[in-house]
Amino acid sequence: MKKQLDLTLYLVLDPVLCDGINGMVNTTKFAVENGVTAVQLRSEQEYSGRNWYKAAQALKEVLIDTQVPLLINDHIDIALAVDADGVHVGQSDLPVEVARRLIGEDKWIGLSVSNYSQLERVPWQLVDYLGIGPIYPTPTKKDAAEAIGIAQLTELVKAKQCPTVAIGGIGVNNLTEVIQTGIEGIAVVSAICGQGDIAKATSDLIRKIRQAR
Ligand code: TZP
Ligand code: MG
Repeated sequence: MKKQLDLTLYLVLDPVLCDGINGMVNTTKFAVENGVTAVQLRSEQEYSGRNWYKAAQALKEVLIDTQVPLLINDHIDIALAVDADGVHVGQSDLPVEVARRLIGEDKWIGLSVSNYSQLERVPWQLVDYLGIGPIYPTPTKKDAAEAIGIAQLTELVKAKQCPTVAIGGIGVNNLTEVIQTGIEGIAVVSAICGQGDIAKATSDLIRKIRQAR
């Protein structure tokens, strides 16, 4: 059965910030218990194909009896290998048309956009959601585009034609204005990964999102 895609609080896992596969597994358990609604495996650093596969398998296992989908960043082969729920591609990855052909109709596809001209070229009939960002400056993604801020996010949210999640430098102290643009949810890496108390970090984010809506 296809898992639903709820973008409310989307956890993007980083193997280094989480301290390896076991760390990502534990982070995911506590985060999901406390309200994370979608999980993506992403690596900022070089990560071997075998590590991608092992990590994806372990995460698929943790999420198997939950409603929470697992998406894989960039690597369609890994998503297919572990029967993940979807993939997330960026502007420099395989085009959405190709990703869709490879992964089929039953999987979720997300696409990153950072500006209006990228938004105008989104193949809306082929993507399930957009990731817009970075909203704020962030040290987490080394090659991130310039932060767009709330005014530009508001413009992009008005023009979008599918569910959308905001990413980049988002945490408890600034998520209210992001959610109040009317966007479906937020995606975070460092607001959860590497936090001393994953359960509290997650439940604080969820509480703030509910208050902002
Ligand atoms: N894409 C745009 S910004 C970013 C990604 C993957 C990193 C977000 O990380 P953080 O720690 O939530 O700022
Ligand atoms: Mg990518």
